[in-house]
Amino acid sequence: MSVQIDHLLNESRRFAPTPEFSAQSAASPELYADAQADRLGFWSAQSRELLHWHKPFTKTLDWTNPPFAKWFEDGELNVAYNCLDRHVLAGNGDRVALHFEGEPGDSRDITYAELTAEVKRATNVLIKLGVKAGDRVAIYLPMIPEAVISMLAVARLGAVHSVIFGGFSAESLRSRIDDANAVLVITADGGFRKGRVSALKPAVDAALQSGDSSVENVLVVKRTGQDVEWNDRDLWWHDELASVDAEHEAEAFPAENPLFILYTSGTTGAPKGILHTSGGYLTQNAFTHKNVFDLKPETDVYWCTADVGWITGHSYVVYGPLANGATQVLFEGTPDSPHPGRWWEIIEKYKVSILYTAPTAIRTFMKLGRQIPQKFDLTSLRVLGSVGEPINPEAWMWYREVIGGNITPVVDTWWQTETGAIMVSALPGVTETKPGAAQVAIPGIAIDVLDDDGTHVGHGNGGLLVVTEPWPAMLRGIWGDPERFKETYWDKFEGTTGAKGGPLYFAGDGARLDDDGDIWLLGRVDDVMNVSGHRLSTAEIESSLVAHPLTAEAAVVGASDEVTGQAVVAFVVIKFSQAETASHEDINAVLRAHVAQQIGAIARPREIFIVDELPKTRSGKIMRRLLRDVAEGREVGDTSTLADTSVMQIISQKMK
Ligand code: 6R9
Repeated sequence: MSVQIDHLLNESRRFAPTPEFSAQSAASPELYADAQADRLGFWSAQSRELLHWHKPFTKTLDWTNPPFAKWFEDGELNVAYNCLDRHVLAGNGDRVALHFEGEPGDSRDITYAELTAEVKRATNVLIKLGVKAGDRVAIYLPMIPEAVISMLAVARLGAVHSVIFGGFSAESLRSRIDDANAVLVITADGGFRKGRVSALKPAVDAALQSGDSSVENVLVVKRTGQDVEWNDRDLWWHDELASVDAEHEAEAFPAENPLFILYTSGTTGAPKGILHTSGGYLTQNAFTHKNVFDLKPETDVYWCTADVGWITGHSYVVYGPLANGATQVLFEGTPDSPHPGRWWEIIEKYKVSILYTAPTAIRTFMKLGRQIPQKFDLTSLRVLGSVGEPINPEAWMWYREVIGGNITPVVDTWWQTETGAIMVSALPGVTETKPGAAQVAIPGIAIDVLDDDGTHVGHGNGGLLVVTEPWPAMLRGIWGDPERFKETYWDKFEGTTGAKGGPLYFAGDGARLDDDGDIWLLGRVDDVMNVSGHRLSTAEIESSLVAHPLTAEAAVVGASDEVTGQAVVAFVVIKFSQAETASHEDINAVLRAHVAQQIGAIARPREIFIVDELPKTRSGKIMRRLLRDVAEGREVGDTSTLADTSVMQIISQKMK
């Protein structure tokens, strides 16, 4: 970390917005002034302007029972209506909502009128299957239009979706279905990945195998046409959609009606079901999508490369862009298949003007070389966004120069599953940008950097990032666990309060304020890793390793990795009874496969080191800091608090 901080301290490059860009930008300095003058008035005005309220709200925020916030509480709206019908009614039904680009090269344009029609039918299918407002529906699909349609159909009905990333295993799927008591699973026969067909339905079958789950039906989209096993509870998506009425009138639901649960890794235990609700979530998403990306819905072609299985896909593939009536690309594939220029080819084909992606992708492209993007016409691009992890200044510069033709603004956007929408970012046309910094809280958002005691660190210093006032898209809780919600996010700075006396939200990220007061993110301060922009918990992978009969003990660390940001590195102690019988290579392969099968391929350790003992403090806490030193090839740090100081010597010698 210290190397990175030193590097960032020396970063002095600055990029002022061009007068031409500022003259046309959606955002203006007045947004900050308005929010400063009256924060709640600002959000209520934005909400009224950006959304359609079936019943207008009269109250903006209820923060009388912190940390449980209510936004726009007495208003009523329908989230799907806001993303669909109202655009059609406004005469924009012929506008393309999705340019779908499939992995095998198939493509399909879907207009707002068509998307609305599909969602209405899908909603009627849900009703036919007995799904009601408030019920949970699990969605386990590839990046195909049906993923978006499913989410919106669930939202239209006032039900709650729980999207589970297609790369997760049957076991992860099962635990998420159980935690939320989902009544329906929407999946596909399979998906395409890197030129091959990969199955999805067998994972659902395995998850539901024991027969004691809350799931009543499984709706199956035919994507690949591969053979699938069939159970009594299974129904084909296309048959069901054809069998129902085409009309569905959207009903209004209260602003605080739950919209979705999305599971994310925490420091301990099982993944947390982060709960988001409707009115505040959609307000902040529509606002940030418009102003952070300078969206002109009539002319822009927007592309966010995130999968809908992650929060970025929820907020900036589905809800933000569709609420704003944007035209966007939806891509099923990976950046390098069938050739390493696939992304740039798509940008050229659809004349993409706004690109939103992750530093890990940018670093991969940097490694491949600029000659690949340079073969394509990327001049349509006019705004570039980054999300998911800190972007190092060199990657930021490369993004701007090579992809952005040395002219496009680059916005580095900091936020989390929990925050629901962008919290810290430059605004194009307004902010003078700095490579590597997320920079400023967006208008109406209150951010601070504090030391461990809750004291503001002051310019030039580092500390912990906090949100000091409630915000519209904030999580409303952890599904079924209010205590964990309080403990995880709100108890850290007990005794220190925000301007209105409420508790402070602890984000779990380290940050530094530069001499101008701009924010530089420094990565997680807890045991959460960030691999290719995906959050993984050390505890979750450790418990998976320990669940294997070979393993006695395991410690997992995130080691810095040039391409993926961090990589999973595991240290395992093999059970004495097993140690003699298998070779290290075999054990390695078995355990790596085991983690991939239990959690998903993204959690598969890059390396597994077999050790005799783990470094622990006297109270038995594994000292991951020391293991990280080893994993990153550094001199091992201070070992004085170890119960047995010789253990690190043995481990580091073994690694050499
Ligand atoms: C949106 C998303 C959240 C964690 C967050 C932080 C890291 C996200 C970042 C960033 C530095 C950025 N993170 N954006 N760090 N600069 N622009 O990624 O949500 O998957 O919940 O991850 O990702 O560490 O705490 P999520």
